[in-house]
Amino acid sequence: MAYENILFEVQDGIALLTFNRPKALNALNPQTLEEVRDAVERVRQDDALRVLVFTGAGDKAFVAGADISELQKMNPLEARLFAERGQEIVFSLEALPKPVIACVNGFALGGGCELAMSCDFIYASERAQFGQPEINLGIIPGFGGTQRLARLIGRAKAKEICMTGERISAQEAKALGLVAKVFPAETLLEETLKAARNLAEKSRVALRAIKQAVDRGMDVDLKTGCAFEAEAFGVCFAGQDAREGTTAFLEKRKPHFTGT
Ligand code: CO8
Repeated sequence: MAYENILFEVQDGIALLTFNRPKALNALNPQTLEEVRDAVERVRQDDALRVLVFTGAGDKAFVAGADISELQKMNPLEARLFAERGQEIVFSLEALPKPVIACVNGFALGGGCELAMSCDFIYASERAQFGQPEINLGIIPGFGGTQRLARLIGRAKAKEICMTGERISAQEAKALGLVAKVFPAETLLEETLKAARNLAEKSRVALRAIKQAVDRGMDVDLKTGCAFEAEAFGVCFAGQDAREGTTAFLEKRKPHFTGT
């Protein structure tokens, strides 16, 4: 499909998806969600694409949330369908067997914060701000925010953020464990792409195993989670990459992983 609201670029096995409605601070309308769904499916199907990176166009916003002018017109059924569509997308990012990085260059609010939280990790600019301001619109997060924020930073702080609607800075988000690294605005994209290229050289099998073990483990008790890990550890040894990685170490050379 042709994209109007996102840019989709590919380089060195990295897919870079840029939300591109800077005049509306990259707010998510139904058309944008459809385009994101299509692009994620492209990344899923294309073996040559190893890592997906999300960012926002312009210097102000990653994504300032769902498009409020669309929300304002919705009846309960439409709102529910919109929330379900958004949730399908964020679940599809977690199910994608490849790393997904949120490169948060500005406001990540409402649905924008929720989308970033469903990525594997977040790199943020010093100017980034996070929040779930839906309460100020008389609504609540609808793309999984109440659930993922509580799992990521704990229920009390998650409730405070959702109940007050207050924004937090990139540094505070890092202190809370929401953000992995903070960079100056000028170098954020370059640093994120550098990290993505680094991941693209690692074993696909092992990256997928880490993603699945961590994500599946979040919803179960420790013992069950460790059983997932043991299973995933075993799966790594079914392919060539484990032999290549261990042999390369012993031969004091750089490994060359083929993902087989
Ligand atoms: N939707 C639509 N337009 C937006 C949005 C948005 N979320 N955010 C900003 N814009 C537009 C503004 O209307 C403005 O347009 P215009 O120039 O035509 O007037 C333009 O972007 C620039 O915005 P501001 O002038 O407001 O810029 P400021 O720098 O003064 O403020 C803020 C930036 C603080 C980000 C401010 O724009 C703001 O508060 N935006 C709204 C943030 C928000 O409330 N987000 C949550 C939305 S709800 C949501 O995400 C729910 C997700 C789940 C939905 C479930 C389905 C039902």
